[in-house]
Amino acid sequence: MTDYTLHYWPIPFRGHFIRFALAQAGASWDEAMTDPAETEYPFLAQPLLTDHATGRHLSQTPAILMYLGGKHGLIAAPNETLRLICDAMDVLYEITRYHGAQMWDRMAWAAFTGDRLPRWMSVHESVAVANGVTPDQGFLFGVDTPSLADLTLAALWHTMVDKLPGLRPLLQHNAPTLVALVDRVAARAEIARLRADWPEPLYCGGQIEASLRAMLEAAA
Ligand SMILES: N[C@@H](CCC(=O)N[C@@H](CS)C(=O)NCC(=O)O)C(=O)O
Repeated sequence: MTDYTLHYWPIPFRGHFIRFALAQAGASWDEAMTDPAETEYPFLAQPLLTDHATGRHLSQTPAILMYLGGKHGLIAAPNETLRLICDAMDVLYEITRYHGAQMWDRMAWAAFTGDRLPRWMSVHESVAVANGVTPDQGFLFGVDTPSLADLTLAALWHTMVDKLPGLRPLLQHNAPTLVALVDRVAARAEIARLRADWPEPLYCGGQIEASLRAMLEAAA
């Protein structure tokens, strides 16, 4: 039996945050898709993690990450780490125009990529630089192996520019140290192995992904 089951859609997006943490922890897991209406555990939306050591479930990405981080010794600075996870969830919310409530149009995309998205990039650039990361080396908070904070930034920014490569120049321009950090984390053996299982250019899926790609193609 595996250590965990990750219940999520077959897409990177929120799933990669949890997958990166599981991979770094050296844990084994399988994946399933679960209808909340058919589960005893009360929750509204995947991801859901089942820990087979305890038989317990947990939903909400930040809670799952802090649980895995605590259990597997992946947390270097708890409050700052949780803060970065919350930032990342905000970025996902914004790039999907509020869980796909609206599709992107050119004006909204220009405003987002001209202001809000580069500001997020700059904020995380500043966090990385202030906490010991350089373009050539280092992880946040001076640790030797990536902690949950580094994994979170990689799951956010590396996954975004890997699956939506039209955004890489914006990240490179606004956050040169951050992009080097997330590329470094993504290249580590545990994470690279996991990423090799996800070769498709798939990001968040659904109509919102089609809308995102239409904006990037128009800008190319
Ligand atoms: N706040 C939740 C959001 C979960 C969420 O929105 N999941 C999406 C997929 S990424 C979903 O399954 N949405 C369907 C729904 O909300 O019914 C978390 O961070 O885990």
